Order: sequence, then structure tokens, then C-alpha cells
Amino acid sequence: MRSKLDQRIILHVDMDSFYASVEERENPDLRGKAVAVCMFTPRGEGGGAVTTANYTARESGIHSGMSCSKARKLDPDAVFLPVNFDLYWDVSDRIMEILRGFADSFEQVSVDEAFLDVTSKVAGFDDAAKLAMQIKGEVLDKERITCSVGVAHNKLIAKMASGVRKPDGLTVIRPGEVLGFLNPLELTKLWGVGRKTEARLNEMGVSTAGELGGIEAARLVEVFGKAKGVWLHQASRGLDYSPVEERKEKEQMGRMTTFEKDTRDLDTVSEKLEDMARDVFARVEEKKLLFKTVTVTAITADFRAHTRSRTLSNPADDLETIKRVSNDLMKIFLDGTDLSLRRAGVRVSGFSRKSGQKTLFEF
Ligand code: TTP
Ligand code: MG
Repeated sequence: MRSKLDQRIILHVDMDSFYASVEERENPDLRGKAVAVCMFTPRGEGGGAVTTANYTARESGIHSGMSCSKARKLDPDAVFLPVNFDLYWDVSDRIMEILRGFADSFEQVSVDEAFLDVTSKVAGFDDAAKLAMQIKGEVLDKERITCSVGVAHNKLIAKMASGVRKPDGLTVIRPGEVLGFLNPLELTKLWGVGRKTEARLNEMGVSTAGELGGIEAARLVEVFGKAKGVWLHQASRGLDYSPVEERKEKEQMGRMTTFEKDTRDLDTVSEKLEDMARDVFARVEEKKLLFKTVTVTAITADFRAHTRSRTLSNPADDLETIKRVSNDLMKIFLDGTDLSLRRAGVRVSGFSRKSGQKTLFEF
């Protein structure tokens, strides 16, 4: 008999080449070019890895995790950009707010992906596909980023489905189609199966998800231990009963804003900082948190991101502190550069609870 947990409808939404897509939307000159976003190490030129590449750059074989120097050899004409984490998290926060509005329950998995349980919002899988199109449209309209969506009756299959067609894809896998989808897949395509597990399973004569499904659960538990053995047995059959649920609290709260024109006029900048400070303060106050650090982000006209932080001698919980410290920090930053600001941001971090009890993420 089918349980309620087998009758859910879950969407997995994953942004396409996320960091690169954000960079492209910020800088229209990048359209049509191969773009790779690099995280440079302090070791200097050539060090550092590609965090992601847009789909044009992927055509030359550039991918996440590759060294930037190798990527440069593959496509010397590609544009290589440094990471702007604050910018990505800001866009991510806005997208997550949009997605959350469509869901009965919501679970953000990383900077660019989330699960939405939409069971009560739709009449069935066809309806869920329509909802997914509506979500893709709204994210594109409001945030100018494309995403790919997987629709299925559990998180495991929804997650795997979202990767089937990318970019800008939509893949629906109905319960009756799950085994046909899974059986031919290579083991590493199964969510949670890495190279080590694959090697171990290969030794047991298993090389596809379908073959894994034919192995006794007891044998898998013997080789991999209880938790992993049971998971492998269930995953190979497309079973996953885990709920879609909100994760721990955030470790920082921030806001960013784009100036109408690039500027270094202190009044204009202060006015925007104050608006953002108010917004950030409202969220801190709502959660009844104290903060220890205030940070400003400045994205200058050359699209580079700079941050300046100050850690307070005592945790604070007031708007004045956010306003004063963010203004000070931005003034110091502007004094040291001739560049104008394109975007600016304010955030606070280092949270503790007013009662002295720990926040969730300190456990
Ligand atoms: P992903 O969703 O894995 O990748 P992506 O969004 O860039 O591309 P896709 O269209 O295939 O979904 O990761 C999201 C972001 O996380 C990515 O834009 C950059 C960052 N990231 C890293 O910094 N290092 C990594 O190794 C990977 C895989 C991602
Ligand atoms: Mg992605």
C-alpha cells in the first residue's frame, strides 16, 4: 500500500552555472562570451581553481574544480573573473525568497539549490510541471537567472531529475517512471555515491543503479555499515522518505543594493547604507540576536568586490551601531580608492542570543 510519503510532489530547483550567471547579469558585456569564475589562492598567479564556468566555457572542457591555469589553456579567450561571494549570496537570498513563496515546506540546500514540497499546491504531476514553469518564469523575470527543475515524488529523484536537462530545463519523473530512469544509471550518478563507493561496488560486480538494486540489503550493510548500506539499498530503488525541511539559521544577514549610477558621493552612499542597515536590523531584531561584526561590501565600477569589516568589543543589538560602523567603514574604503561604487552591501555576523543561550549553528 502506498503511504502518504509516497504521494508527495517535490521540486528540486538548481540555478544554472550560478556564479557565472550572476556575473553575466551584472555585466552585459559578458553576454555570449565564455566565462569562468576563479577562486584565487594567495599563492599568486596561476594558483586557484574554477568555481564554475558558463555553458559556453564548458564547450571547451572548462569545469568546476579545474585549475585556472589549465582552463586558460583550454580557452585563452575566455573571461576569467574573481569570486564575488557577497554578490552571489545576495542574489541567492532573493531567489530563495521567491522559491519559498511557492512551497508548503522549503529546504535550501546550497547557495543555488532548494527543495520545495508543493503537494498541497498542485493536483498532480502535470500541474506540478506548470507550477515549475511559473517558478522558472518568475526567477527569470525578477532576478534574470535561469534554473533547471526536477519534479518527482521524493527528494532523491527530484534532485537527480533537475540535472537531466540543463541549462533552463524541466524534467518530470512520475513514480511509475522511477525505475526505468534509475536502472541504467552509472553508480556515481546516484545522489550520494562517490568514487570510493563506486570502486567498492565495482569489486562486488555492480556497475549500475539497477544492479545495485539486485543486491541484498544485508550484504550492503555488511560491506558499508548500517546507515550507508540501507541508504544504498533504498536509493537504488528510488526510495527516499526524508522530509523537505528548513535548515539551521543563517550565519550572517545582509543586504545589497545597486546605485542608479556609479557614485562616490558620500550623501548618496550614506542614504543607501542607512536603508540597508534598517533592513538588516529588522531581521536581526525579529530573531532576537546580538551581532559582533559589521561588514560593508563595495562593488566598484570595475566589477571587483571589496569588503571591510569591524568586530565590536561587545556584542550589539541596535540600529545605530550598524549605521555608524557601516558608514565609517565605507568612508575609509572610499578614501583609499578613486573608483566609484556600482553596488554596496551591509551585513552583520557573529551572532549570539540575548539570553546567553547558544544559536543553533554554534552546536
Ligand atoms: P552547482 O549548482 O554545482 O553548479 P553551477 O550552478 O555553477 O552549474 P550547473 O548549471 O551545473 O548547476 O554549484 C553552484 C555554485 O557553487 C557554482 O556556481 C559555484 C559554486 N561551486 C564551487 O565554488 N565549487 C565547486 O566545485 C562547485 C561544483 C560549485
Ligand atoms: Mg547550479
